[in-house]
Amino acid sequence: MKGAKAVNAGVAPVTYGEGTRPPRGDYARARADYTCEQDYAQYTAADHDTYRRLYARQVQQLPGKACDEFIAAVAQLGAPERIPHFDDISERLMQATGWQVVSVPGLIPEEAFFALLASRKFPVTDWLRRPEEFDYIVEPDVFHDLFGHVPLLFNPVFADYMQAYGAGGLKASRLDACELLARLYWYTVEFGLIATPQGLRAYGAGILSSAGELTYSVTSNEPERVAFDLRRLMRSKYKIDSYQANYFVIDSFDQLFEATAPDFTPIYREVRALPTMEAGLVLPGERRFSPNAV
Ligand code: HBI
Ligand code: FE
Repeated sequence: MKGAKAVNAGVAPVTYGEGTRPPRGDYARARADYTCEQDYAQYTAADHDTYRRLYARQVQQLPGKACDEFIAAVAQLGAPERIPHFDDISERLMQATGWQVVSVPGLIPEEAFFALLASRKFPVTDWLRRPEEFDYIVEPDVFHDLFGHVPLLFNPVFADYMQAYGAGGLKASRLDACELLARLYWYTVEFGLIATPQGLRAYGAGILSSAGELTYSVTSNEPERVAFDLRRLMRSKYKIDSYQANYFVIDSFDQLFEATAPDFTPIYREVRALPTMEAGLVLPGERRFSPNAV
């Protein structure tokens, strides 16, 4: 054991499975904007197989649970049996909405993240979870980032919303309002639901890349589901270690884009004057959305 520890110390590559890869969190290979080359040589046959199994499990669950815009675009990720080359996706994405996918070594600082979004670049973590993390991983990996986030970037309205979010984030950093703005990201980009004539559908990446939460979010009686309201949402804490206790439901991506277009400076002031709400609370008189029948 002592020997292994010494070998793995510092930033030396670690041996894993059939291949050798940089350890997670090797930010030394990143540029000043935190982007890096997609280290395609790191992926082993086992990684491609893990990706293929994650993709297959998730894609078969989409009908009736994911929004139509997501389902229509998921094929744009390319062949489902291998981890895609980010450059191939960028080519198609650039044509569709002017976005690009860029590689990052993992979570990056908020300001760098916002700056990339504001320039229509979506940061995708280049490493994949290990097989023992198949069902759940704490940090974003290549599967969450690509499968969860990238399909909706092919939708023009959602693509504009993401850029506006990034620009808003740069401003929020100056106003010390990142905590409030992060709640908007969480409850829309990661865990958003949309109401359609056919019922509730998921559009958030955290839901769409999760094996269990996709069904839970649209059919379970446990969580609360209330209409999207910017101030109400910004007051609401969220869960990071379990399925969400509440979801916010939009009517359309246009509604989302328009609701978040105004200058947030006075909104942050209003929200700070109101009490923060624990996850899962519903206020008297709030309309609740019923789950889809199963
Ligand atoms: N970095 N790679 C990566 N991916 C994210 O989703 C991410 C990040 N850094 C910051 C960040 N998200 C958050 O601050 C957002 O909640 C706003
Ligand atoms: Fe995410």
